[in-house]
Amino acid sequence: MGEVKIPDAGGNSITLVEVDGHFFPRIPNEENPIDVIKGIRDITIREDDVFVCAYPKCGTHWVWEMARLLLSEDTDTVINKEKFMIEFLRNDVLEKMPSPRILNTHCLVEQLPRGVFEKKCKIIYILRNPKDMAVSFFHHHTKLIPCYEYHGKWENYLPLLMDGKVDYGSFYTYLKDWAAIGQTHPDVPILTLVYEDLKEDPLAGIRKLAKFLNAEKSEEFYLKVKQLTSFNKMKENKGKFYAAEDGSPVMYRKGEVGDWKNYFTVAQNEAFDRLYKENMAGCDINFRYSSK
Ligand code: PPS
Repeated sequence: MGEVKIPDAGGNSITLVEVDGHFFPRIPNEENPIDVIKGIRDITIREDDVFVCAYPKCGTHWVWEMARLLLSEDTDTVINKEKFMIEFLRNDVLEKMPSPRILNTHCLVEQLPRGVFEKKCKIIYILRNPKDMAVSFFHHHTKLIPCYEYHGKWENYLPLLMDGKVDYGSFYTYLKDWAAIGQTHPDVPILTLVYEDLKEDPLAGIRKLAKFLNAEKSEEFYLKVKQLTSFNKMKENKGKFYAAEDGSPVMYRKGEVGDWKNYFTVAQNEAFDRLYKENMAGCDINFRYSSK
């Protein structure tokens, strides 16, 4: 338990934090990150807490901002969603937040606070095709140097990711765990949104989200939400929160469907498809790998 360095085949390592056999990101300057992570299950939950959940790089910032705008109607404030990530929040900070709290996490279902299931909080779950997620996560790991200290190459990174040796672990485990939530927690209200669908028709996603949150608004307001949560607007407003050493905004990179084609070789793509099929046997998720 504690800080670990995970080596790739090229001799570079990703620095992470390991807690009870699970990997989490290492946050520099955080005093007791392990205590915070160990406390997640016991966070005091309110009935009106809303959870935005996704494997990393699947659209958490985007959907969190949509939910925030719909629930608060505050179109002026620019807020960093990392301040609402339960992995990094102490209970005393959480307790001071006004309701409804819109929290977010990349944790597995069984790592969520117990209160989420007791209070039947609303969960918004986001899916994104895992090839675009992989490319996005590669940039995340190589750009957030103070956090991960990673300087690896794509060809050495991809096997590490497919082996689950990254923060939040195997994406196969994550996808299967969340796909089963209807059986493991049938009475928890959950809305699944798909990154590729949101790209194709953001307004349809915003309307669905508003209905789920009991926060229905005028078409004019939905258009405002669409505009404020467009990739360019969010990059302009929030890019400053996580800038890489070269100044590029890590959380707002390209925001496209199909960028994986610029990274995967034919052999990498074949290996990815084969491993995906093996690992996801019995769990059908129809991902879209290109924009329509
Ligand atoms: S994190 O760090 O895990 O919380 O990242 P997450 O927010 O889940 O995912 C980051 C990717 O989402 C893209 N993004 C967007 N796409 C479309 N529209 C908007 N508004 C938007 N905001 C963020 C972001 O660019 C990352 O994807 P890539 O492919 O790297 O561009």
